[in-house]
Amino acid sequence: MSSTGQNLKIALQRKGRLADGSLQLLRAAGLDFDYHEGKLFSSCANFPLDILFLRDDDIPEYVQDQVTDLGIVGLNVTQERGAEVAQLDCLGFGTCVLSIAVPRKGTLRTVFDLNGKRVATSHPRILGRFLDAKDIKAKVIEISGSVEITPSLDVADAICDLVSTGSTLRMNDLEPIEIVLRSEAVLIANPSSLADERKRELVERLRIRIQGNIRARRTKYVMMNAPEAALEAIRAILPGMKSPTIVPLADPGMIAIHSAVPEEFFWDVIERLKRAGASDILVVPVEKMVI
Ligand code: PRT
Ligand code: ZN
Repeated sequence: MSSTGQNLKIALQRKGRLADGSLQLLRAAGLDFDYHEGKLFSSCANFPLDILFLRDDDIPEYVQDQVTDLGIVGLNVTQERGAEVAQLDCLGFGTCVLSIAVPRKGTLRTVFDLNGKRVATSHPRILGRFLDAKDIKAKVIEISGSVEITPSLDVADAICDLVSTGSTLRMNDLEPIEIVLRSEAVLIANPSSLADERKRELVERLRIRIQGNIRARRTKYVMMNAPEAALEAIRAILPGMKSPTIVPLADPGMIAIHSAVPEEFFWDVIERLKRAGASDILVVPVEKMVI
């Protein structure tokens, strides 16, 4: 399928922290397209979708201006740019927090100590809103990169920056004192594209595939053996799941129970299952999950 004006268009980050995750997500959704580093444009062979590879900061505006119908970008970027776009799905990668951090050996301890102080950030809009909401009068200094070195250069007293592992803060003798925003990659859309019946239908087809993968990634399929008498206790431990599959075993009084378990509760559930009498617990990844 080659590109036509009829194709849906999506913008992905060309190079950077979201690039691999975005490509993997589209591939896992079954989309077949050519890609090599530095490529600016690609058309899917098996879905009416064109892909544009851009700088992440430009993606919200491109989606707002309907240069593309969809985009994958950090929540922090879309909120900072303030573009008029619809936010459709959280995609479960590119997770980080936008945090306020202060010198470890200084006197600043809470955000309220920032009154009259200078805070350096590459997210002035989000930070400004946060400080206004708490009525904190601090001077916001906009910096485009290497925000973490500004306190040691005496350019700022504190910073507001993205943190994932926290090692950049530690290396610069800074410690986080407040989370301003929890961020991850999100799927955004142009509102007029969603109002167009044909495009909306394509977007929904794409979202079903994407959500099927996100759900699968967050789920494990668990199989275990147990005495029949333990069934009720085991069912009570498998929360929020639809009815588990129960298979009688050759051993009288023994059954096998199969169920999907959300990853976030996984270890807790496994430990409780063992205590309730489950044994031979097998865990397998889920490839796709459409409900
Ligand atoms: O070239 P382009 O403009 O497209 O890319 P970019 O350089 O602006 O962005 P990029 O690729 O660095 O980040 C893209 C998006 O990834 C961000 O907008 C966030 O949504 C997300 N993300 C997730 C992060 C981080 N984790 C992250 N740790 N973006 C940046 N960082 C930086 C942070 O600014 C700090 O310098 O990593 C450092 C901290 O990391 P830790 O692990 O030491 O805490
Ligand atoms: Zn950028």
